[in-house]
Amino acid sequence: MFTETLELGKLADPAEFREKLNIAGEDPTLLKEELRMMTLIRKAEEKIGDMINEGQIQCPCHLTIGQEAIAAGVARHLRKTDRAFGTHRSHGHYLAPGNSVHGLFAEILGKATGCSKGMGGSMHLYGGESGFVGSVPIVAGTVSMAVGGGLAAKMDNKQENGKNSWDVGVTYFGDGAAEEGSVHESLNFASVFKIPVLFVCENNLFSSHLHINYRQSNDLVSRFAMAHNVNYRVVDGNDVVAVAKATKELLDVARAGEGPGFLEVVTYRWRGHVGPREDIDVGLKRGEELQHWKLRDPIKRLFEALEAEGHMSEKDFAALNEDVATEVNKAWEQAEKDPYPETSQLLTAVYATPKGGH
Ligand SMILES: Cc1ncc(C[n+]2csc(CCOP(=O)(O)OP(=O)(O)O)c2C)c(N)n1
Repeated sequence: MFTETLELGKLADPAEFREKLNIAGEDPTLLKEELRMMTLIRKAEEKIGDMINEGQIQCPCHLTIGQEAIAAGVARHLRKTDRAFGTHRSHGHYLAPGNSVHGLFAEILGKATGCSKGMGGSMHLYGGESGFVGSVPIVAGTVSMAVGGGLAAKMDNKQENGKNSWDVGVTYFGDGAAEEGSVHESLNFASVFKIPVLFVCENNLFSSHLHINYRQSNDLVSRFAMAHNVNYRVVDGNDVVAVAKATKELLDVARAGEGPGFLEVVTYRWRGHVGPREDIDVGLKRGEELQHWKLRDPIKRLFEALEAEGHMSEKDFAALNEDVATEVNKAWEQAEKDPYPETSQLLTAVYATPKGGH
């Protein structure tokens, strides 16, 4: 086992981990790319939020603002031949391996140019070329699928220099999803058969509107990995460097054929469970807590580290933000102009038994 932590402790405390990141030994060029990616995810979602407020979007959207470091940090070590699966909150998982913002916006608007041809919306994103097989809103619905993807990769048995170099299945899911039985079945199966799969549990402390302390006897989801003898790591999910490092440690083991990994990344979503509002969590008063978590901002902390080490100035960061905003706005304008699918396409991606058939 990689760690002996038995509860989240400091990791769940927004007064902790506010300082700039430790980037010693890291490649600054790579970090700047990840800073751009995290900014892209945030600005794309801020745009979606604004457009919901303007009444331009009809589709329910679950925003990941505040959690951007997880998608960016995990994606650093994924291959296009891996098989990653997402959830209802997967805009970041889709964008991080390089899928287009335009494809996301067009999908949310139901346009033919959307990443799922306008048939899926925000919760059914597809980026197969990048290794992002898809997202599904059935909570925990894709966890076992990723184990299946890992099993297929194990059977492919990819080799490099005479050693196992297996592709992996990856499943992103929330702390709420861990309350579904299929997560436990998936962990057990993956462990027993040494399936190369990375379980990425984004513990943002909430399932819809209920805090984990009201739902569970312990806020550490990794205890389920311990129970199934699965290697696990628990890290600050708002630290892209920590996320990437732990991802690599677990993937090295999985790709070598030595068993699955469980990465618990502790974070907090800034907006409501669904939609752009910060104050909409039914029955909850997140106000003060949210303001504390905003000080643990994954983007700000990475920029401050790059600035302190002389790799980036305020001016560079402003230029990056402007560049990303232009990309986002252009993508939105294009998506708005794009056509809707033809009515004749409605059933093309639907499974059905033909009349009289089997
Ligand atoms: C099987 C199933 N049960 C319930 C829901 C309704 N639902 C949608 S999201 C959600 C909460 C999920 O919480 P978590 O897994 O922690 O993910 P987060 O929203 O925090 O990212 C629920 C209960 C659903 N979509 N699927």
